Amino acid sequence: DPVELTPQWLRRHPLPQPSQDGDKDERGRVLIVGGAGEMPGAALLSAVAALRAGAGKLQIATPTSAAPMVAGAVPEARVVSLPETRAGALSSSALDRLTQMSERADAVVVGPGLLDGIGMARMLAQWLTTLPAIPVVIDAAALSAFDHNPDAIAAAPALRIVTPHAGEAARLLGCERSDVVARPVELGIELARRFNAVCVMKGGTGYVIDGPSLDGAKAEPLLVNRYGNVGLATSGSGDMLSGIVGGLAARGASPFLATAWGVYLHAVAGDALAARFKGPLGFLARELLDEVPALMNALA
Ligand code: NPW
Ligand code: AMP
Ligand code: MG
Repeated sequence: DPVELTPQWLRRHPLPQPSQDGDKDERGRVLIVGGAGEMPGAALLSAVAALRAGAGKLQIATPTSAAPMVAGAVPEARVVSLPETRAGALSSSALDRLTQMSERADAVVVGPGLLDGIGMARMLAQWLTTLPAIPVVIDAAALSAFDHNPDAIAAAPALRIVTPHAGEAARLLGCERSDVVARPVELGIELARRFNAVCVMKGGTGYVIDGPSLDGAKAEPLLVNRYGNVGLATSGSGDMLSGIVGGLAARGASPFLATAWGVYLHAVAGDALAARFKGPLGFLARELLDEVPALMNALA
């Protein structure tokens, strides 16, 4: 049975906290790989979310046509532009640069705003199999990497976190979106097992499933989140979630813990905005950013 994700649970499973005289390296370097000329905002939201979650250093790798906009909008980040195809997806020649950048990363988020492309999916699959044992949040178009060599990715050292919405989960499983909505726990467990990953099943009720410990002795591999509201079903919302999780992971939280905290903070940030606007509709994904630090610090 799922364990309820509550403030009490989170207090019992605290985030790593910086020492009083800590420097930014102590809170980790997060690498965000996302964006496209027509969707620079997704990379931006995810990246700033990682900083709001307390990550120490931020690097963004984004296709060339998005880089100037992203760099201008996130002055805190180092922004590296990656070669892109004519359609605006990452080109396969981005692999070397990505490999270089991930060598020094403590956590990675890949996917928000990337445009899908066959070559990109294959290149990302190759990159994912060579990453070291650091947490990597795989979201949005980057989930298509699993179309190539899923077994090799599942057996690779990286500590995978996958955050599909119902449509993306359905595509990964080869079923209908309605099946995912009807049986999120069962199908989430299947995804978590198949990809040997922490899996978030997003939606009105959310689930966090710890694939690597499903068959072990650990007591709580499955959490249910009932916080949040329908206003979170808005453009850019998922990009925020993957960024928060990546930022918490860069600080040194385990993949499962970073995901549990990220899912909760994202949801209660939505509840705080719904309270402020006297209802769930009309708040913006970017406004979630401002809510996260106070909610997080209050539980620390
Ligand atoms: P359709 O419906 O499949 O024909 P959803 P989502 C298309 C980014 N965002 N490959 C879809 O077409 C996310 O990070 C960026 C190709 C529809 O026309 C994801 O990377 C924002 N096309 C991406 O957008 C804010 C795909 O996209 C359109 C596709 C999709 O996000 C919003 C929207 O589709 C958003 O978070 C794929 N793999 N997936 C920004 N400000 O930059 C979808 N499409 O399903 O409504 O959007 O999946 O949430
Ligand atoms: P995405 O579709 O990738 O933008 O992600 C949407 C985000 O909003 C996820 O974190 C979902 O869990 C959340 N969400 C979507 N619909 C609802 C809902 N009805 N109630 C609460 N949260 C939702
Ligand atoms: Mg999304």
